Amino acid sequence: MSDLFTRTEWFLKERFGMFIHWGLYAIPGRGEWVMSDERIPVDMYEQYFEQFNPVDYDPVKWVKAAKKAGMKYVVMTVKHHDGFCLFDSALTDYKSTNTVCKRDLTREFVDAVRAEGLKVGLYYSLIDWHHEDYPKYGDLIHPMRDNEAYKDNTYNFDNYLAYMHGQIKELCRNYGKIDILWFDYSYEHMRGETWHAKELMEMVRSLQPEVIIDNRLETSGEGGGSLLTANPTAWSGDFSSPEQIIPQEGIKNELGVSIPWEMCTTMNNTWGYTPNDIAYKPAALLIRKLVECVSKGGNMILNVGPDAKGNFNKQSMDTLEAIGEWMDKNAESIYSCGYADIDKPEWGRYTRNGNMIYAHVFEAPIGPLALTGVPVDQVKSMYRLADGVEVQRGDSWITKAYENILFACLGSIAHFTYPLPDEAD
Ligand code: FHN
Repeated sequence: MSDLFTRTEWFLKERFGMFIHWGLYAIPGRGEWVMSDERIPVDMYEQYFEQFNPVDYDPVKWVKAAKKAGMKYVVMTVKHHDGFCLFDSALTDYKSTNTVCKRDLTREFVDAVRAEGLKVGLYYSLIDWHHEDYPKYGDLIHPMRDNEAYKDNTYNFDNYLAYMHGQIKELCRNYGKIDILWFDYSYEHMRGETWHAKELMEMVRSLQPEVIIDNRLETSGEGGGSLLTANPTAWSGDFSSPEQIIPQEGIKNELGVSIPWEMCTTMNNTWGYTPNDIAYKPAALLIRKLVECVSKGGNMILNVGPDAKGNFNKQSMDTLEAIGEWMDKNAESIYSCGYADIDKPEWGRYTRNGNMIYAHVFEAPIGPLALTGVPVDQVKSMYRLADGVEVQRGDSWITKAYENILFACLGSIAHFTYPLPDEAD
């Protein structure tokens, strides 16, 4: 059995992934929580099952867009909270192979990801608003946000657990090597052993010994799985999964050792396809967030919500292309990088890979004087000299002041090899 740090070695190198939230909720286009938010009873929501026909679905296109953006792994929702399965499960009829398209969408997805040389991630919702034995009212927060239609709902949760464990076993057995299993999410007393998490993890590890698993089963019952885990030492799984937040100082255990973590975020404000949500984050902001995650020893997974036909919309494609252009020039400062162990400069952030340190300059100088008060024409000369040249710390002509100016003018990245403190004579 591999240990945590062996299993996550590739994950810590690749740093950047794509999340895909796709399913029946793409038809109404009001987000993946539409069934709960609008209190849609199961039998009414099943209309989308009858309508679902993703005629444009081509996961090769999706994966190529991810690869071009510099993403190294792709995680797709194979079952979200609405219970619809994008894979051919023997345990339910509520699956893509029984829709008009008759396709095993997950099979095509994993084949496309592997064909492009990326890592395969499957997201599986612990919550299931469709299954008759999942609680939908009353004593649990969030099941369906107390939908009155289920006021007299009775359920046998053990039946649901057998279904859930059985489906996860199908995914582990029938879709080849899975690199990431992304469970989502625990809440109130629905965490840890309520899911029979230890038994589930043992089964998964026996079938997929190399797979890495997020912390949202909360096997140790730590709580806070979908936000920053309050107590990293109690965190469970192989990586912590802060959502839409970047930990102030990264996430370290009680020994001060950085633990694997991945910040998940959306391009607009919703995970599932929502055409009315046009507030897309600028690509430059998302790039800075990626740099920030890596500078703090973490990963970033960026979400796309395809439409009901299976297309990425234009805003998503434009964002991915802009990120890809930056990554084409600067991926070296992301992959295999992490904490620089140097104080954060006011003009940006450092990332580090061994003794190569990358300065990410977010704030160029303004006005006639550069950041450290030297007339800008002298800065220009430094800029010209340094443009494209490996800058060695300790070069006779470079001083600490100039170094800051240099990095303040070099676009978004500069390289220099930095004698490590114990190497400097
Ligand atoms: O409720 C889900 C939500 O729809 C989405 O899947 C996110 C992604 O991390 N997880 C849950 C909210 O924390």
